[in-house]
Amino acid sequence: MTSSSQPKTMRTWIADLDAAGELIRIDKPVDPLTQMGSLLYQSREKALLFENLPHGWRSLGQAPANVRHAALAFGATEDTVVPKIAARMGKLIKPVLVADSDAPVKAKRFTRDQFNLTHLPVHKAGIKDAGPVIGSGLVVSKDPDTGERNVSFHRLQIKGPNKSGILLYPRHTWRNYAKYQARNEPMPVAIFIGHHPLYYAAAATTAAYGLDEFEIAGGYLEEAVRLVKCDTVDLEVPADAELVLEGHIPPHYREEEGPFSEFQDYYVTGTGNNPVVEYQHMTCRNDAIFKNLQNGSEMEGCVFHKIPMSAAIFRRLKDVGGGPNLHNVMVLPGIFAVVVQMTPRAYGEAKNLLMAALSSEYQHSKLAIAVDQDVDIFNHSELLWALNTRVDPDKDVVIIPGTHNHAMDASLTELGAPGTGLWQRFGSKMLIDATKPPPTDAAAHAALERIRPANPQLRLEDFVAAESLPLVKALPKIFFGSKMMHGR
Ligand SMILES: Cc1cc2nc3c(=O)[nH]c(=O)nc-3n(C[C@H](O)[C@H](O)[C@H](O)COP(=O)(O)O)c2cc1C
Ligand SMILES: [Mn+2]
Repeated sequence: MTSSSQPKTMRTWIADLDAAGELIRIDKPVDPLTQMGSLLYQSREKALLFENLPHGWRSLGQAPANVRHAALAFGATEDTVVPKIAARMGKLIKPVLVADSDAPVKAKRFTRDQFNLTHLPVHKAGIKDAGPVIGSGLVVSKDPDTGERNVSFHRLQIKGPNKSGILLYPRHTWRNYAKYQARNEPMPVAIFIGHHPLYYAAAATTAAYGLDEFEIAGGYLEEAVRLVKCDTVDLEVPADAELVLEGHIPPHYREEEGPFSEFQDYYVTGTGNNPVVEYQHMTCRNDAIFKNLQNGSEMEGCVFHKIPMSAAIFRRLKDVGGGPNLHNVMVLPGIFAVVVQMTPRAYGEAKNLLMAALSSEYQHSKLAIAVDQDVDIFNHSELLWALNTRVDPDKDVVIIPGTHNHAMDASLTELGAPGTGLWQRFGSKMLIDATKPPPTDAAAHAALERIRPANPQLRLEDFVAAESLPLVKALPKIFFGSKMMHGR
């Protein structure tokens, strides 16, 4: 891990990934428009550093590629990362302002005529995407009434040398933009690309309107974020980022935007008449490394969604009913389902937690499932097994009709349209209690005790013939029931 005197940056993160054996370097030339998406799509286990891109660029992607990488960034393990972030979420640290001379991201400055977005190594993720999209841009804006800052992810479809589209889901950045629009003024924005993943995790954290995500980032990083003033807008950006774009979103103006490979693994959600960003200024580090970010289910974008979302839901659930025996929370592939791992103390307690999981800070959760600690929530076969063997549908499944759902859940009825304030999906939600009876009902609890072999410490490799050893070494470490072997 990096020393505390050195700020955490994308550079320290690349070194951390490398040291952990999680980074693959790609030295052959790669075309961002036709080749990069395919390489990212197939690298679900390792981060990719593209070293040979057009115009001399390098670019990091799939970093984090999975929950294991996210845990590495937070100094945790797959099992502990969500409770750890949930604890850090409450520890806000105010950012500090540094001078331009102390800001690596100010090493190079480009005026409007001196840079061209189409020369950046922005990639096209899916075959039906409307064009290359910056997925790694974190958008800084302010509430024009209070000056309070917001930082969030927004897809930015490249539309020309100085113009991109922007998808503004009706949440905080949209709210700021709506205020500028009511004044008939453009909204100034600053977009930073490339930094330590905990900045990205903070930007994907939905908290109260008005709460500065840079304070959340400080809590995650356990160090104050170093900010620097922008050159052409009254905003601040991280001094240690790789690259910053300064621009504005014109009021009332809309252009066709999308389709785009989205987090649920579908193209069309969000497509329509969306606002644009016009850029007048760019700054970057010497030898800046671009950050690419591919969306799609179980891709990098999905990891940034599900880690802070799981932690926010954990934080919300940990006090339900005065403090349940809550072990873990994890958002499932597709993002609209969440599993809550707990040991119920009473009949019905799991349902109380599941109701809270379905109405958190996040609008995504549509299906919430509760399981016990003996189910490996990272092994989806075990989840299906629990649904199979611990659910009485009549008692354990509840459907809540007529709910407000996430506007990008394509399975539900869409109302309004992207780029308007009405945009939503109107649908329903479901909770499934797949927990065992509580331990206090000893006989009923014991009836659902999972099998486990004697001597779980024995290892297959110690018993096999020499010629079979390569086969044994190639076996996956995770298998159905593997965590039962570790004494659960
Ligand atoms: C990879 C990724 C891509 C995202 N893309 C968009 C987007 O295009 N538009 C949008 O409005 N939100 C997008 N989001 C969601 C928001 O950035 C995220 O929910 C954030 O927490 C919202 O911030 P806010 O609570 O300050 O509004 C994306 C999130 C992630 C993780
Ligand atoms: Mn916010």
